Formats: sequence, C-alpha cells, structure tokens
Amino acid sequence: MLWMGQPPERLPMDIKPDIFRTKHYQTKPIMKFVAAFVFTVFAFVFTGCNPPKEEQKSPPNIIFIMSDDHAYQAISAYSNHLIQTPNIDRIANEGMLFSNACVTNSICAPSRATILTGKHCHLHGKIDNKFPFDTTQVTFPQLFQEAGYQTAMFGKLHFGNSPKGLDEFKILPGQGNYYNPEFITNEGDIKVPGYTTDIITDMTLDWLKNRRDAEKPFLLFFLHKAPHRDWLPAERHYTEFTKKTFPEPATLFDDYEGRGSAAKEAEMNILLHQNWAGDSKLRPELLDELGITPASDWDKRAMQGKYNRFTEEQLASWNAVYDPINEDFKARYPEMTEKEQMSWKYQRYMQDYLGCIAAVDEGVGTLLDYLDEQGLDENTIVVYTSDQGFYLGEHGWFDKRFIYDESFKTPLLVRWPGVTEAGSKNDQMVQNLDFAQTFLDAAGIEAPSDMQGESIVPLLKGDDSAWSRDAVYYHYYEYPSVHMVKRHYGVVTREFKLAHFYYDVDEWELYDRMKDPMELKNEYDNPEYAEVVKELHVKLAELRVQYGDSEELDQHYIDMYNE
Ligand code: SGN
Ligand code: CA
Repeated sequence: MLWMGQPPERLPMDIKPDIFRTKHYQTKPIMKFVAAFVFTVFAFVFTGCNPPKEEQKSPPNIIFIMSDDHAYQAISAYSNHLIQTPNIDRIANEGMLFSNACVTNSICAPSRATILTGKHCHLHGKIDNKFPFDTTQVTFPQLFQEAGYQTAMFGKLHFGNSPKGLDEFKILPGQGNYYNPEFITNEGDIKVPGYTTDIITDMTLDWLKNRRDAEKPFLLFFLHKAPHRDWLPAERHYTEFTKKTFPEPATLFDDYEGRGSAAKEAEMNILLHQNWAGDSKLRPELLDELGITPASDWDKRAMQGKYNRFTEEQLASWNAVYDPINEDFKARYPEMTEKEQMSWKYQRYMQDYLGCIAAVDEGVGTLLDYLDEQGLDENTIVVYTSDQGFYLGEHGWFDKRFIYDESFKTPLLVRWPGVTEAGSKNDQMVQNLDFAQTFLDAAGIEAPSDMQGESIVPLLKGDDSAWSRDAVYYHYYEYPSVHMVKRHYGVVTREFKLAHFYYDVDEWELYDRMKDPMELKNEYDNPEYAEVVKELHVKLAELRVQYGDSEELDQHYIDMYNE
C-alpha cells in the first residue's frame, strides 16, 4: 500500500513508525525448507528418480556486484570507445544487457538505500549523502537471511551504519580509501595493506572459498569503491593508462545555452571545477609556481591525505609515473589556451578514472572464473551495476546528480544461466528501485507490499508482455552542496524527459529524447511541444501520487536540510 498522508515532522531517526516502517515479514524459513525437502524426495520417488527440471533447482544464489560511479560509457558491452571491459561484458554475453536502466536519485547513499529498501528516497528518508539512514527499516538482505540464505557483504556500502541481515560483512567506512584501507567488520575494525579493489575481490573470493555453506543458497554483495573520485588506480593500471589518449565527447566544450540555470550554475565543469592537484594530480607547489588558481578551496590539499597513506614503496612507484606528468605539464602550461587546458584535464581524468575500472574488471573476471571452476555458475544470478551513472566529459562535466542521461542511466548486466538467454538485450526502463523485489521474486521469498519497484524476473525470462511501466519518477535533493546541482524531480518516458527545478528557482525543462539525445535544447516553451508538456505534467502528477511524493515532502526535506 502506498503512503499518501502527511509528511513526518522529523526524519529519519524519528520517523512515524506506522507510516514508514515496513511490516516485518515472517517467511518461516525452516518450514519452507522442510516443505521443499519433502517435496523433492516425493518428486524423486514418484518420477522414477528423474524429477521434472523445475523441481530439481534449489533457490538461486545471487551475487550483486556494484561499483561506485561507473558510467555505462566505460563498459565495452555498451560502448568500446574508451575501455575494454571483457569480464564485465561476459555477464551480458552470457546473459542480458539492459540499455535503459536508471536510478531514482543519482547519488551514492540514496541509491544504495533505494536498492536495499525497494523504496523511493522520500519514503526511506535517505534523500542525500548527509542524513543518516534509518536502520529500523526492512532491507532485503534481512528477508533473505530469515528465509535461510547465507548472506555476506564486502566493499563499499557508504552509509555509516552496519548493514542488517548479513551473516558476515567487511565494509569501508564512508567513502573508504583506495590504498591500505580500513574496514568495519562484524568482528571489529581492521586495516588491510594493499589496493582496495583487489582487497575487496580477495575478501569476496575468500568468503566463497572458505566460509560458504554448501548446504544453503547465498546472497553475496561484491561492492567496489572504484571508480569513485579522486581516482587512484593500482600501479599496474596507472602505469598503463597514463600512456593512453582518449576521444573527447562531442559536448566537452558545452556552453549550456538552451538549458536552464541549473546546468549553467552546476559546479561540475572539468576545466573550472575539477581540482588541479586533487584530480589531475599536479603538485600543489607546481600550482603556486605556475600561478594557477586552485579549482576549489580544498584543491591543493585534496591529495595530501592520500599520499600520506602510501607506503614508501607505493609512493616511490606513484612518483615514478606522476612526476614526469608534472614536468611535462610545467613545460607546456605557459603556452596552453583554456581549450587546451580543458583537453589536458579531460585526458588526465580519463587516464585515472578508467585505470580504476581496469581493476574492477579484473576482479569480476576472477569471480566469474571461480564460479565456473566450482560449477557454481549454473545456479547463480550475477548482476553488475553501478550506484548511478557518471559524466565522462559530456557537457564538459564530471560527477552525476542530474536527471540528464549520463547520470540518470546506470549500467545493468545480468547473467542467469538456464533462465536468461545469452547475449540478449532489453530496453525497458528498469530502475534501481526494482532490485529488492527482483531478487526476492527470484528466490521465491514474499516481498513486503509497500516496496515500490517491480520484479524484472519476467524480463530476464524474455517475457516483456506483462511489463507495463511506461514512465519512471526521479527526485534529486542534495542542494546547496558540493557541485551545486539544484533540487529537481521529473518524469522520464522513452521519448521525453520533463523536469522541475525548484527551491531557489522554479524552472521546467523538457527534452525530446529521440530528436535530441544529447539533451541540448530545452523545449518546454516551444509551442510545438505544448501537448506533450500537458500530458507529461499529468503523468508526473500521477507518479507523485502513486509513489507518495508531494509538495509537503519537498518542503519538509528543505526544512530538515536547513535546520
Ligand atoms: C565527494 C566528491 C564529490 C562527490 C561526492 C559524492 N568529492 O564529495 O565529487 O560528488 O563525494 O559522491 S571529493 O573531492 O571528496 O572526491 S558519492 O558517490 O558518494 O555520492
Ligand atoms: Ca556513487
């Protein structure tokens, strides 16, 4: 049932319980397993030791692989103009590639809360990276644990709380670190030497090899910090990727004409807002020497804490590659135009960002190989996704947050042998909101009725006939804040996108996704689109009612933010 009542007075720790708290579902796991066992034995006896295929299968294992800020443009199954990701691609080659997967709010912790609860942000209350997550809510791993699954989580979760419903977890505190990271574990805090992506892969494999209970199905979260800012690749990859050059996107020099004030005022431009020291990895002393104005007030110190974490050996390897880059820049900078500076920063950005992805791809390969070796591939659903998309120079930007495509859409690749046809593609508008119900459906566990997504299991089976969603709802909140992307909500259909930017502005934008896929022209005031605008306003209002969002809640979250 959807909630449409008054907004709570305070969120998220003091949420009105009967409005927000999900009913706790008793799945009676032991009874379920006993019944399944008895049924299997009977089927075995009565069918001459050859039960029908359906009954032979035990509930599937689920491996949810999620990286942080991994743009679909940087997965070769989507586009191979930037990087080859053969291992991630394998999931789609042996399963399904979703070309229109999207998020409800393009930012890290809110996306994760939506994934875990199956609810939009205005209901679970984790509207941005700042507010704490209300841990009294039901998250889907709890339901799996109750139903008899073995559960584990390794890597980046992002919100401070220890996850619930996990038999074992090792998670990075907050954003975590790329080198020699600390982890919060169910047995206390630890610090592990090495490179984070490799460590998270090792932890995941270690659990599969040494602590997996072969008698139970499992739910395993393999969650990468990479390729989150400030993009520190492993030595083997920065050595390789700093030698590469990458094609520039068509809109790298976007002047934001034809858009509203939100695009113009956002602080995500590579030339203007990406840190010279923090992101491009120039030495702070070099900025002073060349008279470069830092891009932010933390630019010059952004890398210091990271350098301090390196061992002597790691620092020496790093300097051996990045010192010559500094020298080269020093020689070229005096003659560089602003356009050349932008191109240089874009290349530096891509070298380090894509270098981080290379380690993620290797880790996925290691995992898939292990599943194959153990025969675990057969009954295991493997999902690869990101907590949202990311700008790789499109519109001159890095970061995410906007309803515009590169951050609104997210990669989604799913392998489910025997169920999902290998090499298949799906273009339905599925959302991160759908994961909880999808996994519960696949495992045969009842989903709480107040979850707001839809199981994509039918789509994975190749049946789109019952899929009725023709529009999705989006709402971004974190403003004013880093990157200064204004608050907005909107509706997206296959053909159009209507967004309302509010709080310090009251602006509407309409994009024709078919005619203007790069979203360069706001058609909201174009009379030719008057009918479309009218219809989309109705659709948006319907979705806000359907999902329980409202102007009162918009205001409520503004008031909370300003408190
Ligand atoms: C940090 C980053 C931002 C990024 C947010 C949120 N700056 O603040 O660029 O948008 O995290 O990212 S940094 O200089 O600290 O890297 S999120 O993925 O956690 O939502
Ligand atoms: Ca993220």
